[in-house]
Formats: sequence, C-alpha cells, structure tokens
Amino acid sequence: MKTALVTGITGQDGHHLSKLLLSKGYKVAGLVNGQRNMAESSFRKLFPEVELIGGDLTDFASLLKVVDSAKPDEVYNLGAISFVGLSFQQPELTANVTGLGALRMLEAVRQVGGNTGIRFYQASSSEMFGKVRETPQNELTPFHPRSPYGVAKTFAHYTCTNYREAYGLFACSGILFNHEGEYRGYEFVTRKITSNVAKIKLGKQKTFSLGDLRPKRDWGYAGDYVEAMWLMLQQDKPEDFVIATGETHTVEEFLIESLHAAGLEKDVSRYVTQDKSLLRPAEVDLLVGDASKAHIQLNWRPKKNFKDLVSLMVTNDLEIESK
Ligand code: NAP
Ligand code: F7E
Repeated sequence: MKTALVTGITGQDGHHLSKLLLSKGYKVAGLVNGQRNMAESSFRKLFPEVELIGGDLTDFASLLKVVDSAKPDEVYNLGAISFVGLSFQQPELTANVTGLGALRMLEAVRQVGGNTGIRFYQASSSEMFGKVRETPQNELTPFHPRSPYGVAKTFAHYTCTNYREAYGLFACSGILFNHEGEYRGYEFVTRKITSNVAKIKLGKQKTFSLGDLRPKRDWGYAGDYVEAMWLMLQQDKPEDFVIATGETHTVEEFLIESLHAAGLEKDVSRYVTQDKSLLRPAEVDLLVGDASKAHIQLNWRPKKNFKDLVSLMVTNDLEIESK
C-alpha cells in the first residue's frame, strides 16, 4: 500500500485529493496547522481514515518530523495562503507560507527521504502568468506575476525545478488554472457568487457586492484537476504540466450563468452592486490555458465543462442554504 502525505489537506483540493487517493487504496496522512482549526473537525468527520498530523509550513522542524513519521511515497504540497486578495494585505506571510513553505517541504523531503525516491507534487498556479505574454498559456509561456501570491508561487515553482535538477528529486509542478467546486472557500469569486445567488433564490437576501466583473478566467472542476496531480506522479520522469479547460469566461458570465442555473432573471444590475474596495492593486485580466501536453502525455482531460461546474455549485449551495 502506498502512503501519501498532503499539506493543505483541509483545503478544497485536499478534500478532492483525499477522496481520490483513498479510492485508489492509499494510506493518506495530512498536515494540519493551527491550534484550533475549524476545518479539521469537519474534515475528520468526512475522512476518519486519514491520519492528521500537526505542523506548519513556516516551521521547518515540524515538517521534518511529519515527513519522518508519515514515511510517504508521495508528497502533495497543497498548503498555501491561496487567496490573491489576502496576499496584497499580508505579502510577507504569503511569501513565507506559499513561497518558502514549498522550499521547506522540498528540503524536508530531501533530508529525511534521502534516496528513498519520494515523489513530490508542487501546486503551481496560472497566477504566475499574470500579465500574460501570450494566449493561450502553456508550459513555456514566460511568467509575469501580478500579486504577492503570484510572486510567491513563482519562487516555489522555480525551487521545485531546482530540487529536481540539483538533487535528482522526482519533483513535478502542476500549473493549474482556476478550479472550483463544492469545497471551494467562500472568499473566492465563484463560491461568493453561487452562495449569494442561492440566498437570493431562497428569499434570504436581495443583493450582494462584487469587485471587477471583467477579468476572464479558465474555470474547471477541482475533482477533475486532482486526477491530473496524481497522474503527474505516476509518470516515468518528473515534468511540469499546465492543467486547464482551454475555455475562458468573464466573472460577469459566471454570474449570469449562476442566475440562470438558479432560475433567476439574468439581470446583473438587479442583484449586484460594485464595491470598489474589492478591486485589486494589480489585476490579472485574462487567463486561458493550453493543456495539450497533459492531454498527450497524461491522457488527462477535464470531464466537467463551464455550465456543468456552475450548475453543480449552484445546486450544492441551494441545498446548503435551504437547511
Ligand atoms: P485552499 O482551499 O485555500 O487550501 C489551502 C490549505 O493550505 C488550507 O488547508 C490551509 O489550512 C493550508 N495552509 C495555510 N497556511 C498554512 C500553513 N502555514 N501551514 C500549513 N498549511 C497551511 O486552497 P486550494 O484551492 O485547495 O488550493 C490548493 C493549492 O493549489 C494551493 O497551494 C493553491 O495556492 C494552489 N492552487 C489553487 C488553484 C485553485 O484554483 N484552487 C489553482 C492553482 C493553484 P488553513 O485553512 O487551516 O490555514
Ligand atoms: O478571483 C475577480 C477578481 O479570488 C477571480 C485562487 O485559487 O485561482 C484563484 O485566484 C477574479 C479576479 O480567484 C470579486 O478580481 C471580482 O479577477 O476567485 P478569485 P483568483 O484570484 O483568480 C488561481 C489560479 C490561484 O492559484 C489562486 O489560489 O474575480 N473578482 N469580484 C472577485 N474576486 C473575489 N474573490 N471576490 C470578489 O468579490
């Protein structure tokens, strides 16, 4: 039986990845941070068979201990300050957790794992493309991050490449474009939209506020994307892959599709006001990924399209909000 160690296990991708790895017969261990982590108890209820070990990406000693006690075959480094908006408020924390945290995990794997052949997955991001140099973006597109989060992820990405080249570590970065679903945090725009649309549909409120409706994102389903993470670690040699749907939509289009899915009038001005405080100091205007390499080498393709994704999220939030 293989063992996987997952950092950020209580987050969105941690939920989907745990489900996937358990279904494949893995023993799963996860790093959990914080003294009283609210997400930990709900995660334990969903996945009682997962071993949760205390530790923090800013505390190298704790990472050494976690790798030593879990004795993983595969490590998935998903832990991060992942909200771009927060990264502008707390850039140093973001650099420490999202950037240096990846370095600490790689170093812990190198020191504890030695030549045991631990395979390492780094959660890289399309935010590294930022002010995009070409469209669509692929593995060779130059990076131009636009936020402290994007900068920290770029540092982590290159550190992962460096550990592969310098120490021969089996280390892969998945450059994942936005992916969403039923476990998405409420601070991200998709979940903010679907949860508020559900409340409006159920008569609990009349309006809500958003920032810029013009940015375009390539949105996929998180359940599909964790399969690509696992596939990367099953290859003969470690490489980086873009994971995306190849389709892009504005925030406004996501909103309109959500109103439609809830059976509400597709009238944005009736339900949404603009809150200027939600605008970012530097925005990423357009992201759309070219996942051809993953199609060919991993035989990976997304199963859910944009409409499926919106419908799944709205249905899920209508169910939650009607309890
Ligand atoms: P998420 O829901 O925000 O989960 C992030 C996880 O990191 C949480 O479990 C969080 O735990 C943990 N974490 C935060 N600070 C930590 C620390 N100091 N030490 C240890 N763990 C810490 O993010 P996600 O959407 O699942 O994304 C997973 C990874 O993929 C992240 O690295 C993200 O940046 C990256 N990514 C995401 C997307 C996307 O669209 N979802 C796209 C590309 C890349 P607490 O909440 O308890 O602090
Ligand atoms: O914003 C705009 C906002 O916060 C999407 C993370 O998972 O994907 C995610 O980063 C867009 C931006 O995600 C609101 O300005 C408008 O243009 O949902 P988001 P993100 O910044 O794209 C990447 C790939 C990651 O790696 C990250 O970890 O929506 N927007 N109004 C808003 N965004 C939010 N959050 N809230 C609003 O009210």
